[in-house]
Amino acid sequence: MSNFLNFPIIPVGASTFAEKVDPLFYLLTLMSTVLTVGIFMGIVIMAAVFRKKPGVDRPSQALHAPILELTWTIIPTIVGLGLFVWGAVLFDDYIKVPEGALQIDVIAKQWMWKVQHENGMREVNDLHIPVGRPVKLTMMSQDVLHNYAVPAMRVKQDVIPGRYTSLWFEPTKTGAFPMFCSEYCGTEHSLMGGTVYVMEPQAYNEWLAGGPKVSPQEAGRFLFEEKLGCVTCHTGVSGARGPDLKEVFGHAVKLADGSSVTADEEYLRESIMEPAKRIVATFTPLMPNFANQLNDEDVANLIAYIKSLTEEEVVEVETGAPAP
Ligand code: HEC
Ligand SMILES: [Cu+2]
Repeated sequence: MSNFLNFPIIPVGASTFAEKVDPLFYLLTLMSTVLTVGIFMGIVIMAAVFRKKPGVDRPSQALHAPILELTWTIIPTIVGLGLFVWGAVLFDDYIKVPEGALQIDVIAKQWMWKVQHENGMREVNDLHIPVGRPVKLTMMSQDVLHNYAVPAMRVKQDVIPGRYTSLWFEPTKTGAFPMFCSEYCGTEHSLMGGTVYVMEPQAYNEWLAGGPKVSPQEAGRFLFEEKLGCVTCHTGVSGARGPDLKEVFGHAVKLADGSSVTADEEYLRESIMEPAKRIVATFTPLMPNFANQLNDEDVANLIAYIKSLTEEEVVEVETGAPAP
């Protein structure tokens, strides 16, 4: 039996859903098989037994058989409604997220899954989660329809551009389980998958604390381009309201008072926290003071980002490798 269940088209069951959904699924499969085989065998046997042959006495046919008709109406009705109620109860369970679920954000795009954990830890395609605790994925697509499907967990859910959808499950087994995009989404759709790693809670916490987090450059880029809008003045185009920051770090900067300074970390920090103190030559001092909007970590991240602009090669910071 267990050999049969290991047959690849039947994935292992690794969530609380598997225990509940599988019996219904197997019952439906069994019923469909029995009915299909029974009906076809009946057709073949009756066609042979009651074929037209000479000398057979055929009495006039009975037109009504109330008992038989009631039987074949009432029993399937009860069976059908029973299956409906069973399925509805399971579905109710499937859409109601239990309290205390671990919250994880998932962004889908052609053709990868970007995952972000509550503490900022990010990964691509893979998903690390602890065993024995409900997990809720809140998902959105950046482009087209995708679908997050984990057969071992018996869950799948469409991921839609411009709308959040969610999915929850509670893993019951540790191990590595494949996940797939199961909505055709373009050329590399078939490669848009990854692995769900279910870990012991202790191992999960270590993973969460120790693995790659958002790099300082990436955090700085977010502040610069999205949160604080530095990019509206520092567009990098000549004639912009603020200087191009690409060639600043490590270079000499000419100041309005005629002196010149080499831009090091300290200079960058001062330019952000007290922009009026030293003004860059040819620029109007209209940069706002950001001192009370930024903590030390933000400033460090912004500096890391500005430094990265100067480096020959800007390293693309993506944690985790896409699945082969
Ligand atoms: C309203 C436009 C504006 C915004 C928004 C702005 N800046 Fe500036 N920034 C300037 C101008 C103008 C200068 C040059 C004059 C000066 O030195 O104050 C400057 C200078 C600088 C310099 C020194 C550049 C050099 O060549 O020496 C740094 C570094 C800098 N800004 C970083 C930032 C960061 C980081 C942010 C976002 C937190 C930001 N700026 C937001 C206008 C802006
Ligand atoms: Cu997809």
